[in-house]
Amino acid sequence: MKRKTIVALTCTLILAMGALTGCGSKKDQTVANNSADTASEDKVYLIACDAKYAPFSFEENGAYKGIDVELLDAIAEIEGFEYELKPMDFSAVIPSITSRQLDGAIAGMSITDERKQSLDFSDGYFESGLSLVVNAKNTDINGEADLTGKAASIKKGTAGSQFAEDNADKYDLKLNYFDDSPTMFLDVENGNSDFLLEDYPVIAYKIKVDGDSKLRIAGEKLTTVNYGFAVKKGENQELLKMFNDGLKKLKEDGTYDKIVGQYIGE
Ligand code: ASN
Repeated sequence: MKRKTIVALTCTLILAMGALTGCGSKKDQTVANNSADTASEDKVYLIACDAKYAPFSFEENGAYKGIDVELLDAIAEIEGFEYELKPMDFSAVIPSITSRQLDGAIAGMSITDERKQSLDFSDGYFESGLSLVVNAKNTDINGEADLTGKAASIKKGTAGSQFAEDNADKYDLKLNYFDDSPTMFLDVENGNSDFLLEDYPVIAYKIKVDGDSKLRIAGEKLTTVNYGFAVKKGENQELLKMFNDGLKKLKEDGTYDKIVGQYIGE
């Protein structure tokens, strides 16, 4: 009897420890499987998108939509893999991939040499690049040369914030950081910051859908760069391959143009 009790207690303890460490949850299974080079049948990939990044990923009536969200869904369908979408602030995306809390991300993420040190990217799926954006009432900023002494509204962890940080000394910039694009936009709309840096397709979409947008794109694009789907360097290579294969098929069968065309174009 005594022995049985000990066995039962040990079992309970193991179960309790399992519960505490989250054993058996979908998330941990995914993380535990992460180093495997082949996808197991029941694998559910955890994939981030930017929570507030129209027209690439945004919530509408309780559901996520946008170019990134719909491309990922169509690729998963055609390649036959399961995933769970994790919308989050962009600043959390790369650290969550490198610490293996995520398997990958489709987050309007520019492919940069710096990011390539810790991430592997898919083929580029959308041409983007940074635009300089000011309040529509502002007439004195029309390009990079007009930025001296100005206050920048920037989003944490982005190519835009990197650009501002790299040029902060050169132009004597004041940097105001925000967690997402809508709050970064507001800071310039309200007249607190003089300018912001955002990717051209994102700011062009905002200005198009907000009939009353208080923002103006100042001058030509500052950079030209492609967006890529990202995984941790050297890991989840089967997922990267499925993304590339699926993307190619969607371009061939017209689905890619259909998805993008809903948001960008005439
Ligand atoms: N486009 C940004 C970057 O590549 C990411 C984002 O804001 N979602 O840094």
